[in-house]
Formats: sequence, structure tokens, C-alpha cells
Amino acid sequence: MQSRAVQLEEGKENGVSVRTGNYKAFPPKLLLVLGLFLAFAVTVFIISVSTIKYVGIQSVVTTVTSSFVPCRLEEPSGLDRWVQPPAVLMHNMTDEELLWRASFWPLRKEYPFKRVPKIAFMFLTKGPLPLALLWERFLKGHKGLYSVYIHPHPSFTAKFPANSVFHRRQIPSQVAEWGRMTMCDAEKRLLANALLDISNEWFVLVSESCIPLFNFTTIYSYLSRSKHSFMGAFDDPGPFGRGRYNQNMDPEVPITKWRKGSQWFEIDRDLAATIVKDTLYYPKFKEFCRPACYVDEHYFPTMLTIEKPAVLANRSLTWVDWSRGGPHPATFGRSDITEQFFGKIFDGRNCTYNGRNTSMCYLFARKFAPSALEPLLHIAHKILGF
Ligand SMILES: *[C@@H]1O[C@H](CO)[C@@H](O)[C@H](O)[C@H]1NC(C)=O
Ligand SMILES: *[C@@H]1O[C@H](CO)[C@@H](O)[C@H](O)[C@H]1NC(C)=O
Ligand SMILES: *[C@@H]1O[C@H](CO)[C@@H](O)[C@H](O)[C@H]1NC(C)=O
Ligand SMILES: *[C@@H]1O[C@H](CO)[C@@H](O)[C@H](O)[C@H]1NC(C)=O
Ligand SMILES: CC(=O)N[C@H]1CO[C@H](CO)[C@@H](O)[C@@H]1O
Repeated sequence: MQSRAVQLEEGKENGVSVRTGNYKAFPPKLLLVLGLFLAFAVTVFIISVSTIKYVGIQSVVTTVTSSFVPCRLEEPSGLDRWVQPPAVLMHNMTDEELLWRASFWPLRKEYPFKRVPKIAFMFLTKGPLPLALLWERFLKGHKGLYSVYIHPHPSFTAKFPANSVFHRRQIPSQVAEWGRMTMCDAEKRLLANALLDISNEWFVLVSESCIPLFNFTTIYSYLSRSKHSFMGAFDDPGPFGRGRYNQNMDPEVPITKWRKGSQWFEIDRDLAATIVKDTLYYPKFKEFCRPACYVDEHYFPTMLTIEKPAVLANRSLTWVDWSRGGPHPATFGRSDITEQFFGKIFDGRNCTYNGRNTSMCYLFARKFAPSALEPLLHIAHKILGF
């Protein structure tokens, strides 16, 4: 309000000086001077009146503003508004607004409240969640240690009962196409919405066909004790790896840093923030990585390899079976769900965890058809531990 008033005063001054200039240009005939003086006086009078009017308007504005003050008092005025997650996930922010808002983060290391870090499970789906009951059972009893976000096709509205962990967890979504930037946009949208809850520390991207392979306690401790984030990233010298690289991405994206990896990741808050704030690599990938360069396999693994290589495990936590060949991994249904099947997933692989060899390489698996739900619920207690 003050700066507006100053501008107005400056404007007025200009107006007066212009008139003074005109007055000086007139010949020095007394009558004319007197007439002009009269005109000047009238002008000053008019300006004074309009200033009074303006002041009048200003006081009206002040009155209107003060009538809103009681509303302001109802908003949380303490630390709570920064600590509490948004009560309603639906909002009307554009992607640009959301990414901007989600990239505010504290610079101080310590939190001035008791922060219990949570896992954000981000469901990137087409529509319904056929395996929801399995996830409900997995999350039961761990309230306060996780949050759930669902990004479905925009035409879909998730309907879950009030006691469900999925109840009102849908975020504003847009169409996501496999292998295109719209897929990365959807993943960024999930990350940005999840970042709005300051307590979310680990961000897991899953789909409607994913299942957890261990109980919640085991997964929580695996993620919280890891020194690395689990983003699949490898340097494939062949046509489906480096072969997809486009020289125009240089120098921001050098070919030596070009990586490929599965889109199903687990990253910590710092890496999530690194992805959400990116405006350097995004335009390069958007323009120069188009099919047959499948951008969802390259953008995040490559940009994180450039920005934060030391914290990457370079492997995904999500088991998937490519052994049958073809462009899509195998989907498992009712008849596949046996103890031997899970024996195969749990066994026979080695990988590193905090620098040590381990056979516990996967915490999640895909793809499972809706028909797998019933047998999964049967064996979950014995095989998966929940
Ligand atoms: C969102 O809604 C608010 C009022 O509810 C409105 O002022 C604002 O312009 C809307 N923003 C967009 C991007 O639609
Ligand atoms: C979770 O699984 C681990 C290992 O299988 C087991 O020791 C633990 O008791 C289980 N926790 C719960 C809460 O069931
Ligand atoms: C993952 O790869 C990066 C370089 O691409 C490397 O710096 C990092 O040490 C690797 N992570 C592990 C756990 O080996
Ligand atoms: C881990 O396993 C690899 C082979 O899989 C072996 O070469 C290496 O010595 C092992 N490291 C440790 C610390 O046991
Ligand atoms: C990922 C990984 O460490 N794989 C190793 C598993 O063990 C075999 C044999 O010991 C190695 O050849 C692999 O490199």
C-alpha cells in the first residue's frame, strides 16, 4: 500500500511540473499570468480534492481488510502449519506452481520438533488398485510411519471407504504415456505432492501391479538404515543404452554419465528435492530423448548420476521378470502364486547393501494380475511376513 502511494505522489509531481513548464512558455502579459495563476490554483484544488478522495478510498480498503482479520486468526499461527501435512491432497495448483511450492526446504539441519520420518508410497496407476487389500494389510498398524499418494488417469476417481489407507489420497493427475516425458511429469508430480509433507523421508514409486515382499518393519528398517537410494542406473554400451544418446544433450549431459534404469525407484528426500527443482536437464531430455529413446528409463538415473552419484545404489528394489522376452515384463496370476515362485525371487541373487554383500536385493515385486490377490492374501502371512 505504501509503495503504491509513493508512486501516486511521483505521478502527481510530474503532472505539476508539466503544467509549470507550460506556464513558463507563455508571454509575460499580466492578465494572462493572473488567468494562469487562477487556472493553477483550480488545478491544485482539484488535485487536493482527488487526494482526499483517494485517502477516503484508502480508509475504505483498510476497513475491508480489517474485517478479514478474524479469519486470519483462525489459521494455525504457530509451527503447526509447516509441520502438519496438508489435510486435503486435492489442490488446483498448476505443475509449475506445485514444483515451485515443493522446492521450499529448510537449510537448518535440525528440526525444532520431533520428526518421525515416513515412507511415501506413490502409486502411479491407470485406474483401480486391484491389490489394495494386500497393501492395506501390509500397512496396518504402522500409522504415522507412511503416507500414500495415488496418481491415476485423470478421468478416474478413486473411491475407498473412510477406514482405508487409500481414502482421499488421490492427487491431481494428468495423462502419463509410457516412454514419454508425460510419464516423468507424473512421477515428478507425485514427488512434489509428497514433498509437501515435511515428514516424508523416503519416496517409493510403485504401480497397481506391485506388491511388497516383506513386512513393513523390515522394509522400514532396510530403507532407513541404507546409506544409498535405490535408483536403477547402469551404463549400457549397446543400442538400447548409449545408442539412445543424442549429441545435442552435451555438455549438460555427457555420454559418459548417460544411464539407463527401471523407473521403479526408492529415493530419499534430498534426491526427491533434486529431481523436483531440476530445470537444467529437463529441457534437454524433453527435446532430445523421444521414442525410441524412452525418457522414463534415462532422465532420473542420468541426472542423479551427474548430480549425486555417491548416494546412488544403482539398483532398483523392485523385482521384475524380463526372462520371457518382449517389450513388457511377465505378469503373474493366480496359478503362479506358490512358495517355490517366491523362493526364486528371494534366492539366487547377490547385491550390495551399505558396502556389504547381501541376498536381500528386492523389497517389492511386479507385475501381478488382479487374479493373484486371493492366493497372495493366503500366503502373505507365511511367505511375506504380514
Ligand atoms: C485456484 O483457486 C483459487 C480460488 O479458490 C483461485 O484464486 C486461483 O486462481 C485458482 N488457480 C488456478 C491455477 O486455477
Ligand atoms: C517382520 O518380519 C521379520 C523378519 O521376517 C520378523 O522378525 C518380524 O517379527 C516381523 N515383524 C512383524 C511386526 O511382524
Ligand atoms: C553408483 O554409480 C556411481 C557412478 O555412476 C558411483 O559413483 C557410485 O559409487 C555407485 N554406487 C555404488 C553403491 O556402487
Ligand atoms: C561380495 O561378493 C563378491 C562376488 O559376488 C566377492 O568378489 C566379494 O569379495 C564379496 N565381498 C565381501 C565383502 O564379501
Ligand atoms: C550383482 C552382483 O554382485 N553379482 C555377482 C553375484 O555373484 C556372482 C558370482 O559370485 C558374480 O559373478 C556377480 O557379479
